[in-house]
Amino acid sequence: FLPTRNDIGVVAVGFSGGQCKPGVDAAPMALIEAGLITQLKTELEFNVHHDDTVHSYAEHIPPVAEDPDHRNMKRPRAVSAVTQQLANQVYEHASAGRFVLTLGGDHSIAIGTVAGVAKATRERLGREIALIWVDAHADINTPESSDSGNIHGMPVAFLTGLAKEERKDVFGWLEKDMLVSKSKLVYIGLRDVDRGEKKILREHGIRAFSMHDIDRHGIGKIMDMALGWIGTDTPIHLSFDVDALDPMWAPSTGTPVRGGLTLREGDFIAECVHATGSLVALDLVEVNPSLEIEGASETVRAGCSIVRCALGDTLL
Ligand code: 5AB
Ligand code: MN
Ligand code: MN
Ligand code: MN
Repeated sequence: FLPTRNDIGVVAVGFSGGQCKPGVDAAPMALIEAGLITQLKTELEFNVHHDDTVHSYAEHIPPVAEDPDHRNMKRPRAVSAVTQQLANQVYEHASAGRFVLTLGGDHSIAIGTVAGVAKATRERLGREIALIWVDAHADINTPESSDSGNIHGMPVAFLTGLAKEERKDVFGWLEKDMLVSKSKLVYIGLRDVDRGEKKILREHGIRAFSMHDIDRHGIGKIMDMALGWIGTDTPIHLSFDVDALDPMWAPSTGTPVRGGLTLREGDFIAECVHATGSLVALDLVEVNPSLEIEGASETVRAGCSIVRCALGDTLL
């Protein structure tokens, strides 16, 4: 159902408003300066569509004074406006039949990327997408279950319809055809899940492979199970939070958690998803070059590697 994909749309999003630490907005430029887009063109021979812009969507962001907390969410209007713009941009690429690569930015931006891809894929292929969320965290807090109020911990709740908001300027723009079924969501790498999130995962029977599961079965078996759950012939959106990797490999990120994936396990996940032939979009998020700066270039390199693997760079 998918044509051979030589065309790839790249969207660079310098946004940090879904959490409180500055610096994650500099990640797209750091990834690009490390040669990521050049490698896609020369080594992987992709036809890259990129506007050579790191988008901050600043003109759409209301001043802080006009963006008070709402239902415990911090900067709700800013995150809503940015993700809405992003959803449109991603939708355009996906509708044109391009693979969509989004470089974040904090993980709140996935509200926009998944919404855009889900809508375009429904229209273009008549199919629902599956969502593979590789992360130390589940990011499925509702505004009410979140302790932090940071929206980068909530994107999956909005994308699955578990969290809803009427206000158009606070995610009320999310339409039904932009959402993902809870049964088509799979987590890999979890190890820091809030109490309220655990309850949500349990109550909705959401498929999740934790670090414990990876220790027990090995990453090979876990990928067989994760992809088996999704089934063949389903378009896949892969949302990769760099904090899924152990801080040994990716220290420069806002919410590092020890006991994570090795660099090779991260690459292996990306390679296995590529091998399905069904990957339609990839997000790489939460690289923050201004944290643990001695490790920033390593973190950036790890991010570049994940992207190349997901796009079919082979070892031999
Ligand atoms: B990330 C936490 N669950 O809701 C919360 O980095 C952390 O996109 C969220 O995975 C981490 O604030 C968000 C404690
Ligand atoms: Mn995370
Ligand atoms: Mn995340
Ligand atoms: Mn994080």
